[in-house]
Amino acid sequence: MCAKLSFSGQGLSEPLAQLLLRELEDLAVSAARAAGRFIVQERPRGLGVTDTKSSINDIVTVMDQQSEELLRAHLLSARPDDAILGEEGGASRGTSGITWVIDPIDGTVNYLYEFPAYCVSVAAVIGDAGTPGQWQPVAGAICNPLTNEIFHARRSGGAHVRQGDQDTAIGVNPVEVLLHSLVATGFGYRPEVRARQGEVVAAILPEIRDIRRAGSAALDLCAVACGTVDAYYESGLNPWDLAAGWVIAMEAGAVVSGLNNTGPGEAAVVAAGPGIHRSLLSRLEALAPLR
Ligand code: LIP
Repeated sequence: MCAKLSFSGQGLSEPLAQLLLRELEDLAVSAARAAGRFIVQERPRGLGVTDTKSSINDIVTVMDQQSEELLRAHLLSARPDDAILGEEGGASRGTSGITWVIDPIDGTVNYLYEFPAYCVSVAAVIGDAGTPGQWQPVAGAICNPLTNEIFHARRSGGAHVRQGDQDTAIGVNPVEVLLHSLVATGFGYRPEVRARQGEVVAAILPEIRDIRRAGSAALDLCAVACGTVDAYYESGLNPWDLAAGWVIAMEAGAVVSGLNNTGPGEAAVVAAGPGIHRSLLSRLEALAPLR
């Protein structure tokens, strides 16, 4: 899926492309940081559920909506010709060929419960972000406002975590055996989907070290990138859940794919070090009818 990255469409030479990628990465970092601060510092007392989406448990809070407004204003004030695809506000058009795919709070249920695993995810992508398999991330940042960590990457630039003004390169674990692997996963909001995902976890559990369910796809992909887990897989995600984490994990050395030679997307995301990706993938492909 990860075709050679070319900005020829934008008539950019390689050096200019690298300059553009760095600008997009820096803007993703500043936007994610601003929204991360906002959702912690401006959280109202007695925060409640404002609305629900795909099911009664797929909730929205006023902070999801306000964080997205903040992100849109921040990104478009710097780059007014870009398009945006956001979890709460949907798609807005642009002319630059760059689309920002944004999740104003990834891990919204955790945020509501003040369970300490939520973040802001901001990615710059090329291609058609609204069509599965027709887009790819070129730069991204994920801000965990509780740990003050900002995971970030750009294509061919490696992956890093920033704390304060300290930037540290990150990389996946060199694990070779699935049975020795700590694997993260997640579950959708619809009961019938959760039932099937539960069957897949039950089948895989005896074949891995252990499972982790943090509740944020973006943080799970960062965990693969920095080695706090060895692998992550999930089905049923939206582009905004996975876009920034995809480029961060990939630039940290992970193989990030879908099933059956497809790219990462709603059908499935499988991210792991090269030593175990194939063995995890073939198990999930064999279990796919369960999904
Ligand atoms: C969440 C994902 C998580 C998944 C949840 C939900 P949200 O995104 O990050 O991995 O298991 O079902 O999709 O709704 O908090 O933005």
